[in-house]
Amino acid sequence: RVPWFPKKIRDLDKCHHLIAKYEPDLDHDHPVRDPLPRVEYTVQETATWREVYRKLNSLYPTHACKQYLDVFQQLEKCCGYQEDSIPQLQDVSRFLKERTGFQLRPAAGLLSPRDFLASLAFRVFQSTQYIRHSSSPMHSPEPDCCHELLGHVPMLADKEFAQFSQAIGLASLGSSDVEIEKLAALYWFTIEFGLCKQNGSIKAYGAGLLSSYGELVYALSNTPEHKPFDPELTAVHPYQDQTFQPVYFVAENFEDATAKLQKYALKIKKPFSLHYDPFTCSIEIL
Ligand code: H2B
Ligand code: FE
Repeated sequence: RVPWFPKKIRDLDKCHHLIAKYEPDLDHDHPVRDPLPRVEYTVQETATWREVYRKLNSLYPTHACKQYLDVFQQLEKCCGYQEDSIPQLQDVSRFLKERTGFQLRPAAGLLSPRDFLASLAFRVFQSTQYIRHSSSPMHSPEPDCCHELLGHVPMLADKEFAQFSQAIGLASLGSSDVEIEKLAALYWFTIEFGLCKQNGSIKAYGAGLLSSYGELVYALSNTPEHKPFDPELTAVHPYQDQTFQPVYFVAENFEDATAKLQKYALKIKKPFSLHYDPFTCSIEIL
């Protein structure tokens, strides 16, 4: 039996099952097509953002991949990215939509891997909108908007990375729990903790790295192991979120990573094949 999966973008309104942390102030059932709410952050929240922004920004020129740096500049110029105020998801979503068709939708916490991955198939990124506690500005065990805005958003505005992200999402639709678990590992080692080659050196593109000062420095040092990205191996590699990763996977570039991922996805057993129709934002079943 094929597990239920969304076929139209509107079906994503049924894809918000939380596995951790419930933010009571947030509208749990926010429909995917409604405008994102604007949030007034407190002085303390803005101070946390400032500290994170400043610190990470000092590392980006040497540690972030060039796609990230290019977009980051645009975000500063036209999307309110600056240390003194937290950008609004509504503005950021509009920015992304114009670049890659990605849009944000507010999420109340950590979602189930199946629901989270399904939204990527429609170029929807479910994003938290609250900020980590001020007692530990440089670390947050759960996603918060520092992680989303500084980690995920800049990469989602890159065309090739957006395609890679959507490809993981499409692979997840109708897949078994075992396959979802492997795709979650692939997500983890790429979109969250991925490294890539660039002009003879290695740079970071994973959001978990680009939003964590300590791990960003560590990941590009000689301490951890760097292995080539290979979906078959990466999908079954163990991972944990309690400490820095002992192993990172390095992509040649996003086009190559997408091609490898699509080849991997074709081997996932399903009684049909899927096609995404960008005009109607829906899935065609062939
Ligand atoms: N939920 C939310 N809100 N943000 C994420 O980044 C996220 C998630 N990641 N659920 C998912 C799980 C990821 O770890 C994979 C697909 O399991
Ligand atoms: Fe994340």
